[in-house]
Amino acid sequence: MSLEVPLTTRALITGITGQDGSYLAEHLLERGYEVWGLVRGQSNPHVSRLRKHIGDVRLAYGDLLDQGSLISAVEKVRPDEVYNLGAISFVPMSWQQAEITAEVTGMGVLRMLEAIRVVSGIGGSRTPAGGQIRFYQASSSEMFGQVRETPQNERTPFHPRSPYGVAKTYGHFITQNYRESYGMFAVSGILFNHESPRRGSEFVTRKITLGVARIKLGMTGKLTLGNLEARRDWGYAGDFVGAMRLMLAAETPEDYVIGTGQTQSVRELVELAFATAGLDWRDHVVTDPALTRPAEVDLLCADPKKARDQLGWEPKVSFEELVTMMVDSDLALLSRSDRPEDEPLSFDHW
Ligand code: NDP
Ligand code: GDR
Repeated sequence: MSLEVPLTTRALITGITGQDGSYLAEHLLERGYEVWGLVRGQSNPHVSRLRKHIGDVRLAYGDLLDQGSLISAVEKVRPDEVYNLGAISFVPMSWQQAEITAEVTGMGVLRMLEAIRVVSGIGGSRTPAGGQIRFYQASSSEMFGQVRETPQNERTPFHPRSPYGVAKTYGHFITQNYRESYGMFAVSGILFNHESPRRGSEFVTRKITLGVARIKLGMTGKLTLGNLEARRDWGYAGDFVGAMRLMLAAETPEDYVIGTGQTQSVRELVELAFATAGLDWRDHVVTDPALTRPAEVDLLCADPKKARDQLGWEPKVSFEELVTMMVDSDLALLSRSDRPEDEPLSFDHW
């Protein structure tokens, strides 16, 4: 009989109730990880939704605004890997609530790194540098903001255009700084937009696919949008979470750009989503200047060459497949007679 103890990798995910958290949890569980999620608040309604879909996740309570709670969570879980996905992630919200965005999306990264540093005993005179816990930070293409070169890679300078982008840029650099200061295995994935049927209904892809489904089912006749000319590199969230794991499994801690390398305008997205349901978008879409942003990011397009060459990561789902998947899913969701009570809201104003 072998006396070997099976080694299970233990992951702690902040933002587990969000889009990426749920896909990452599934991805890691499929690979034999023990998965813990950090959840906040009393009776957080997102937690029961998560439980319905992913039963095997264990929960630790904590908030990115509360340093002590993060230290307790890391002490309790003793993770091998921490994925910091928690954030206020809706860009327009970051103008309305700039300070709390800086606290959660920016300072929250520092608090999580500090929790790992303190629990690991890193930085004291008697402890070796580095520690064992590997840390992933969810950085964003919003850090590129107003870009002067396209496509964007790991060396493209940052010029964030929203309080969200600025907060993410702080999170990016503090992660790099902890790597350099303490020898921690702390890395950032600079992820471009990634979507899915689980995407929040405030983001443009899901707003459009829900709008298409409502129009197709005769629930409304129009969809109100903002800037149709902005271009994004849209991929599938289920593909992108795999890159997060690969970054933490790499030999050396490095940052990577993750995207598809294709770019489409909101207008092209709208056209395709409506056509998928046999509709002509021009009969239904109206624009409202109130939905444009104080400062826009006009064009994003990833150069994911480093991730392809060094991690062997490539996206599998095309833009067309993604849009079809989301439209089909929303048509099915809104057609159900037992539709969930928390049916996604329509975001016509912010
Ligand atoms: P979501 O908005 O779907 O999820 C955000 C998560 O953050 C939720 O689980 C939310 O939990 C949690 N959260 C919010 N405030 C706090 C807090 N104070 N303490 C702890 N947790 C908190 O985001 P996505 O899943 O789309 O994105 C995941 C991460 O990746 C985010 O950091 C986002 O900024 C970043 N990112 C996303 C991209 C994308 O295209 N999706 C692209 C690039 C980066 P709760 O249920 O408690 O509200
Ligand atoms: P983004 O995503 O800001 O890129 O951030 P979002 O889907 O909100 O906007 C994409 C583009 O669409 C334009 N747009 C609209 N956007 C919304 N939400 N609603 C509208 O009605 C509308 N009309 C036009 C926007 O102006 C914008 O140009 C997402 C988030 O997930 C971030 O957390 C993440 O870091 C980045 O992607 C990469």
